[in-house]
Amino acid sequence: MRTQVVIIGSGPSGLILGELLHKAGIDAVILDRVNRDYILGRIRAGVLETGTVGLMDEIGCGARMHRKGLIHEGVELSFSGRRCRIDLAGLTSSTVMVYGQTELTRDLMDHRESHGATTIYNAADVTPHDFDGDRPYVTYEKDGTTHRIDCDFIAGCDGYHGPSRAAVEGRGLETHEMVYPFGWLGVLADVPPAHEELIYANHPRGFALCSQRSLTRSRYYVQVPLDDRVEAWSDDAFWDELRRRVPADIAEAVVTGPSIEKSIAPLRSFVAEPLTFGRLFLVGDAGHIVPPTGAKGLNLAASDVHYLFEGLRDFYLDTSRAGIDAYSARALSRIWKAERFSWWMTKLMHRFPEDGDFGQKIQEAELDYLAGSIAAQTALAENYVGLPY
Ligand code: RFL
Ligand code: PHB
Repeated sequence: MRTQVVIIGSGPSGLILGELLHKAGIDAVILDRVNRDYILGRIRAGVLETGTVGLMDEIGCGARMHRKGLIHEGVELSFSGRRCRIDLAGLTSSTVMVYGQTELTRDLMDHRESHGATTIYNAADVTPHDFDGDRPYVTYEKDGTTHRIDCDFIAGCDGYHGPSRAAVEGRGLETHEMVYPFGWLGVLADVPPAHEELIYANHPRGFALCSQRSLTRSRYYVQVPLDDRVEAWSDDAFWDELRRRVPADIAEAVVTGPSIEKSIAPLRSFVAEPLTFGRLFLVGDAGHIVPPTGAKGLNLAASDVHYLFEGLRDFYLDTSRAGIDAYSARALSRIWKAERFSWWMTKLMHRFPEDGDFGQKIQEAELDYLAGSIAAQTALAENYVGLPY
């Protein structure tokens, strides 16, 4: 088989790239290790920046998102028995949209299927080859046979554990990493949210987050030690712990119910540099990870795709390599700013056992400053709604 671009990974980055290329008349095949239902069963992001919403509109895939998504004009921080609302709309003239990654992925998959583009699910042992030269190709196993797809470019949209970054190790790849000493225990439940906006809570017992997917589905998180096992957390224990960490009126408003998903995610900051290796590009989580505080992961994947798409479009339409050559530097410049913001917000809102009493006092001082300074709130708001592409 031959195509112009092989996209490894059918997560948000691979799917958005596939749709942008299709719209520009550029042929792409998507390969994924698992199937559609497995991908749609992963509960992940919930907050979209305006830029991500704009990309969904650009590819003609935004109708259901605009019908079902919730526009949020603000977000709250709680700490030391106080609350501080960050007026996103007032401070930045921009907003965020609450719309689950699962829904966004489903919309993209449906759109892709409607125009008959090729996605190969359950592809095992996907391997990129010869991307240093002009004739790269990708091999994979399916139904007991080895298949080969020849192409012009390979987009590595295959997440943190995928084969694309593994293929460039030892070829000048540098990695920068920080692992945090705790995880997030998350619960999804079909209960109305406790509050209309998201609440990020700094509490002596640890961080908590009140988020949502819709007016009838809530997503909550609490910080837990890394060695906690999810099986040890009953639903009741989770609800009790959540209510201890959020403001009293919010605790009272929390509606409990059976969890429909419960999992513990470790927190990590990670960046690979560069993102371009000949004709192979690392995109989204394949190239970088942020801790979820600040909701940047999916949105960064979207901005990477924007830059890569512009490069590929210019290559095919104007035979210019300039955009492709600039991809890594353009994407990394935005990635590092989102890494900084996610790291900062993680440091501000969580209990770090090794930082002790001093660390907690510094957090309280910074939160007090934030609550009294429009300049500090504006800096937070600008980053939260998403820096420009
Ligand atoms: P994905 O979504 O991981 O998709 C990668 C795809 O590649 C496939 N794959 C392979 N395919 C072929 N061969 C192989 N060997 C392969 N190995 C892997 C996988 O099956 C998969 O389909 O990466 P992508 O597209 O770059 O998208 C990134 C986002 O998924 C991620 O950044 C966000 O989910 C992060 N994130 C959040 N981001 C936000 O912007 N806002 C949020 O509110 C937010 N909350 C979160 C999050 C991530 C979380 N977890 C658990 C990771 C909350 C959580 C709990
Ligand atoms: C979520 O709803 O899953 C969510 C929202 C905001 C975050 C992280 C996760 O910062």
